[in-house]
Amino acid sequence: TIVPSLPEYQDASEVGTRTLWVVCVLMIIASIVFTGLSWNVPISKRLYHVVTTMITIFAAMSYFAMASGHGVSYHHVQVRESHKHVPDTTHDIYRQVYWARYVDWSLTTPLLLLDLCLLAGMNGGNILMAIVADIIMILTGLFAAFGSEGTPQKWGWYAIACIAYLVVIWQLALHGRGMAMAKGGKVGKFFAAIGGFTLVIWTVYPIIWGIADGSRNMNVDEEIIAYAVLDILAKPVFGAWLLFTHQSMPETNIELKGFWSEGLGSE
Ligand code: RET
Repeated sequence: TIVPSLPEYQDASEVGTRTLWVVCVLMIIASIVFTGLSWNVPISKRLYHVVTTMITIFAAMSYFAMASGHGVSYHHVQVRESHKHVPDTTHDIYRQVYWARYVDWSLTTPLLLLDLCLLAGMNGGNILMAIVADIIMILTGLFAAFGSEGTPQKWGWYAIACIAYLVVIWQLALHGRGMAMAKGGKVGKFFAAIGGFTLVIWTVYPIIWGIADGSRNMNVDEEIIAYAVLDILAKPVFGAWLLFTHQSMPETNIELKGFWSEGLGSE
């Protein structure tokens, strides 16, 4: 016989919700600051500003959704527990999964990569491969988050996402770094620093995912706080570092002939 027990709901508390609101406000402030930084910059030198501001605007919208109770669903897992002297029990867990994160990440991580690829001076082919691998990583991460546990679904998708992540690292660490070094000392050093920072921060995401969404060894509030810290480092801190350095390092300028002029090709 199997005796079902009461379902368990794993929800964010007041602490989680408040954290989401705080990050939402920080992302709005970052968007305003980045817009301000671009004010006196000629349009032809605003590409990093435009890309970086879009990143924090998307994040602000995603955090607004999550803080106000949107962009979240319940993932159901049934856990069977066997006992020695009493009948087996099944235990239903309903855990909140904020799918709005994946919408955010599917838009912002390609833009973050674009910033880095432009800084390195990578070619279109390598940029495209890095971005497509990144989108695969985020979408398969979303499938993993809602995958069922009795089948290879969940950890299969997770494994595919990790392979896609390795492709991203491959493109950036090999091609990106090589191209940046070829641009000369200053840009090479800056790319190594901001790229290394990115690599460390990004690698913590799948680790948090494994502990929180994967094995549920972290409650929903702790998960919110962990991603909040990572998101602040990966977006506003990364963006400020990039834009301020760009301001004082003309070697980071990128040439996109005709792209910003009144019409393409009208130099
Ligand atoms: C998932 C789970 C599946 C395996 C891997 C992941 C990687 C996620 C990353 C996210 C980066 C997010 C950033 C957000 C910006 O604020 C999807 C967690 C590899 C690298 C930088």
